[in-house]
Amino acid sequence: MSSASLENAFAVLRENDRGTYTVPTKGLYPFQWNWDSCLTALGLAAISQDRAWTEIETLFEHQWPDGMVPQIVFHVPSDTYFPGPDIWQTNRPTPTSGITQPAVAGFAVRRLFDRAQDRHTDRAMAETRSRALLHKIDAWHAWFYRNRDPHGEGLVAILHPWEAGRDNSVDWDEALAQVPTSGITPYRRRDTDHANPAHRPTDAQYDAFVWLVEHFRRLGWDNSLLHDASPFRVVDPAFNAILIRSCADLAAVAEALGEKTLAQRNRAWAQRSLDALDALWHVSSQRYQGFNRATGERIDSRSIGGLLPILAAIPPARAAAIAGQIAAMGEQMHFLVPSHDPGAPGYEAQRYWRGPIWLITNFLIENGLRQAGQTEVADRIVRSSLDLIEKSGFAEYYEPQTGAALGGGRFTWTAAMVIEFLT
Ligand code: 9YW
Repeated sequence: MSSASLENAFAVLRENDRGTYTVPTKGLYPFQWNWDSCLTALGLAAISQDRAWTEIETLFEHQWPDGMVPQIVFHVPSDTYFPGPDIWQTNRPTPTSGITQPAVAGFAVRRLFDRAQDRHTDRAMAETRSRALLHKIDAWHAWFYRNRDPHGEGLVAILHPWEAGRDNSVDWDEALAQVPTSGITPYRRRDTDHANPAHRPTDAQYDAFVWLVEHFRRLGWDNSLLHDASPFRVVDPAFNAILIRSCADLAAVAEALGEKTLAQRNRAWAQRSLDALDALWHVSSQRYQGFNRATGERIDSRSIGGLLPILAAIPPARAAAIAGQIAAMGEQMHFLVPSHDPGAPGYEAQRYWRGPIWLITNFLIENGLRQAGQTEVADRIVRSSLDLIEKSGFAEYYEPQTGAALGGGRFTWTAAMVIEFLT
């Protein structure tokens, strides 16, 4: 892979840089997104450590008083995205959406912190800036366990598919079918102005997305009420594994900085959730399966959500089985890792989170595989990711067989992941 790709990746980050935050891509996503920013910071660090810390700090400036870190911060007005602040009506000083996203901040901060260890100036900066972020991330983790696991089961629920960051995954089909859609205010989607509608969620899914937003809005965005009042409450193994990893990583940074109480609290959360996660292992499909907390039903779907727990410290036999599942998909498809198993019901090669490959999930899985000693499959994922870039540029997502570019172009976190793979 050439240094040209690295230079191109830097160029994408620069293009989408708005000074103190980065937009995912212009037009389609003109604001700051939560997990995009945290993962983008990893790529930014190769340009400037200072700018990388700022990316995460800007996001946390918009943390809610209850501890939630929102999915979107609407820094400046734009009419190219729906739903905007007028729909969310969260009443924040700078408008934000009212839901959250996968908790990658703890993971990202540890990665920035560890990288700075061998460089004197960066190291001092990393200590000061992670010390300030530590308490904010800890408050977010506490928010999750208080509001999204209010009955103390050890695992948190998402209340909206947008929270998972995998908007139209097959995983949500049944739970979303239980969300009413009548009575919603008429609206016009904007995503389909920028991307092919055949590669995006359906209108019926958007109706349910909007119903949930309007339902939560009627409840005044009071997070102590939303969980039990939501018809959509899903325990997703990937979302929980990301939180578990971030709790463990935050604990490691806290220990290095002498913040013992904070470290112990986060270690305890990680361990408790890891124990609870183990019950989601599904023997016949050799992956984790989530469940619908509103009905108690298991979600029988062969998606990437069941493989992403590799990111947490799961038992070695489970990690080996996950590596095997990924290798098997590599026999069927040219490129790895499809967001849904190509042989399973629901697979759609070009439709967003129902089959296409995303570089951020590739990166998270690769990181977990390496941690588990599964280097062969990890190396294949890196090769596949870089081949996709060479073939199709910095797309939002890719078709697993042909490698064709799909969705938005010049995409920030795709570029950031390439920097991670190459440096
Ligand atoms: C939306 C920005 C976001 C990502 C999500 C992805 C998509 C659409 O784009 O969401 O309207 O929020 O599914 O993971 O953060 O890149």
